[in-house]
Amino acid sequence: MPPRRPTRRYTLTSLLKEARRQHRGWEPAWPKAEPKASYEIVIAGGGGHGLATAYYLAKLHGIRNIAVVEKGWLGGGNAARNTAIIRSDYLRPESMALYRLSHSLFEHLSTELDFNVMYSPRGLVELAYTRQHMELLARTADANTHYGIKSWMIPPDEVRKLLPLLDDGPHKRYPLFGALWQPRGGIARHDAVIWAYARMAAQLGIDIIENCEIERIETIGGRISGVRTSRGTISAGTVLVATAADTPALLASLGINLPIEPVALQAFVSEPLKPALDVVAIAGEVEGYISQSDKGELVIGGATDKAPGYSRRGAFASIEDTAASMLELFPSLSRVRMMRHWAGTVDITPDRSPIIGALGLQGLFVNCGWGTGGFKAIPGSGYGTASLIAGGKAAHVVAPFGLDRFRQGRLIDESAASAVAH
Ligand code: FAD
Ligand code: PYC
Repeated sequence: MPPRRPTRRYTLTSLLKEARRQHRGWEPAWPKAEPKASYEIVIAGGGGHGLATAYYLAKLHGIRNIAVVEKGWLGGGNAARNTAIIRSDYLRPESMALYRLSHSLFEHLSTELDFNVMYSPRGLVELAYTRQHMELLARTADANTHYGIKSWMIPPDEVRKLLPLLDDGPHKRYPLFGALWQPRGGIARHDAVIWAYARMAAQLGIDIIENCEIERIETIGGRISGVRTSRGTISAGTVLVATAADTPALLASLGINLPIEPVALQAFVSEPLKPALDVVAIAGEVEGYISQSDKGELVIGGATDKAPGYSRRGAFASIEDTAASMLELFPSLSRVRMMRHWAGTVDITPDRSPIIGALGLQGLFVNCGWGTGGFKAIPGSGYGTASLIAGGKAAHVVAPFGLDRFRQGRLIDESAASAVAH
């Protein structure tokens, strides 16, 4: 373990000094590394899953000769385009094990990475507006209890106490039946998670190379030999491809086809308001969800776009639908102004579970297919994927998510638990 930097103490004088230097002379959180000719492991993609895997490889398995190669800037993919919801109320045993681990790592992530990731387990409700959804959530709550995940069903009266702004009742188009409540569900600051993993990984000796696109994965005699990048060739015996919706294109030249569909998922935030909403609320069937950031902005999202594609613009119809759903549930928000809107390209698999594992060619691994729900999984997935690559014991957490499950018909269907309709 490298020595930890002492925690900085701020005084009025030191803050005034900071203000006077006008953003000059900041110490970079991680150095901008130049590509070397060779590494033991190259990780393609500087999103959450690539960076977390790099960090745990170094921290837990002592492998430090690693480059994380990112075509743009860290967090430019979905890492910092998401709405940062963290929960572990999934339905299948394989997923519950993975998301439970990830959630428990989030509980101590700020200490582990010596960086405030603003983890806020403020509680999360998943609202049910039909008997069928009520039944499905009740099954999820039962399964969660069985697997040691704290979630349970609550009646409409309790939901009203948690969400005073919610307009519900028999007069509504969507009368509320109840909700699943996860008291430790919540949010974190997405880009802080990225910066924290990057900074710690760099302190452990890992090279973080930005603005360097991997154009091709090279092989010699049926095994991985390195990558060709926009800044030259790098040799490596092991390559992890963690490039989200760009993964199928990178692997296609090796004859590997991944069942992944790229789709735009959009979100928007309002002007800052005084505290009005202190839990995260998801209404999956009505296709909308909402939370309030620490700055006071309402963070709102809904279903994915209807047509697949790589456009990060997103279709207007989806934003209109999401806004209409939110106003149906929270009519008092009708005059709140929206400030920003964006989209990310999410990588959807047929069973809405990720693809993690070795890929047949010696030295080649993949971690992708997180679709609309991979932010919450970053610590657990990184921990498990690092173990898989290093031949460690924790590999069992990610082992069920191999590509072969589609050939074997062993799907891990999480379409009902994925919160966002697609
Ligand atoms: P990314 O963060 O996208 O990282 C992949 C990286 O690979 C990118 O930085 C990209 O630039 C890089 N790359 C691609 N091709 C190459 C190449 N050839 N060479 C080098 N680098 C390359 N999840 C949740 O859990 N909770 C939520 O509330 C939530 N909300 C969301 C809301 C929106 C609007 C969106 C878009 C997503 C949301 N998600 C949420 C999903 C979550 O953001 C993703 O599942 C997660 O960030 C995926 O992480 P990743 O590391 O696989 O991908
Ligand atoms: O994975 O919980 C989730 C989520 C909510 C909205 C988008 N993703």
